[in-house]
This record gives sequence, structure tokens and C-alpha cells, in this order.
Amino acid sequence: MDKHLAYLSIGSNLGNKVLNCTRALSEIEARGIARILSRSSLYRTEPMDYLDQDWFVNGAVGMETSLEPLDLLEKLKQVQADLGTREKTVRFGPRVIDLDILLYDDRIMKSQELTIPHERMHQRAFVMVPLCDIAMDRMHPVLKRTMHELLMDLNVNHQGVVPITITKGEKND
Ligand code: PH2
Ligand code: MG
Ligand code: MG
Repeated sequence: MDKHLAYLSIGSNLGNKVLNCTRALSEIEARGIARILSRSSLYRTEPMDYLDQDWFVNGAVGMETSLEPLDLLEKLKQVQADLGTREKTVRFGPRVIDLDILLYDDRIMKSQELTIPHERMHQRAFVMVPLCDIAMDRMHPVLKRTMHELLMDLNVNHQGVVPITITKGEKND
């Protein structure tokens, strides 16, 4: 089987957000969907597009998969459905877990179900900041600029993205 390198954006803004993100990654490996090669830090991020909702936790991962993009999308949707509520979500609205394919090798595709690279990735600090933790030198196959260059073009000050720091208890350390 051919191996492919895919990058995903992970997000959650309902329930235990950090746990939802880490669970989704465990499920991706447990179900044999992909082998995770790199993971970014997690960030608290201000909601975009649909503003009347809680802040998100976002991250990004690089993974090796033998699935073709549409099969990968299908499996990721199953993970989302199994971890989240099966209720209908508002477009861009609150969700237990969101797994979006950002990049898949240097593949460029556009279909009704899936567009790769993700159409809005370069406009979103909550995607580009985590992605640059793990793939800043990677070239965007359409825009022909590195992820780092694309991040520099974004005015990140206008989009709250704050690294999650694990603080130790005052008395126990
Ligand atoms: N996802 C959306 C819409 N808005 N905002 C942030 N900060 N993080 C997200 O993951 C996000 C969003 C739709 O998927
Ligand atoms: Mg999304
Ligand atoms: Mg999605």
C-alpha cells in the first residue's frame, strides 16, 4: 500500500476540549486510520466565522496513512460522530470534535465533499499557528509559499491564539 503524508487540524469547543482532542487522536491510531508522526502544541483560540460560541482548543497533527483522501475523510467523519453528539451542528458552530484535512502530500483536489488544501487554512491563525509547530517549511501546493510565510502574512494579533500551559499546583511541586 502506498503511504501518504496528511496534515489535520483538530478542534473542540464543547465539553472537555483537551480530552476530546487527545481522544480523537487515540481513535485515529486505534482504528488504523493513520499513524501519527508529529503533533503540535494545543492552543486556546478565539472563535472565528461564527462568533457567538465558546473559545476552541485547536491543534494540528502530521500523519502517515494508506487511505485515499475521500476514504480518509469518511473515517474521520466516523470518529467525529462517535466522539461527538450526533445532533446536527450549525455551520462553523460549536462542536465536540472537528477533524479537518489540511494537506495530503502535494495533492490538489476540489470536489463537493472535499477540497485539498483546505480552502480557508491560510486565513486562520487557529490552523496556521499549530501547523507551523510541525510543518513550517512545508510548501502550500497552490499558493507556493511555505506555511511559515503564510502565517507571517496573517495578522495574528486580530485572532486570539494562546498556547495552553499546564500549570502545576502551588503546593505540590
Ligand atoms: N472551527 C470552525 C469555525 N470557527 N474557530 C476557532 N477558533 N477554531 C475552530 O476550530 C473553528 C472556529 C468551523 O470548523
Ligand atoms: Mg473546521
Ligand atoms: Mg470540519
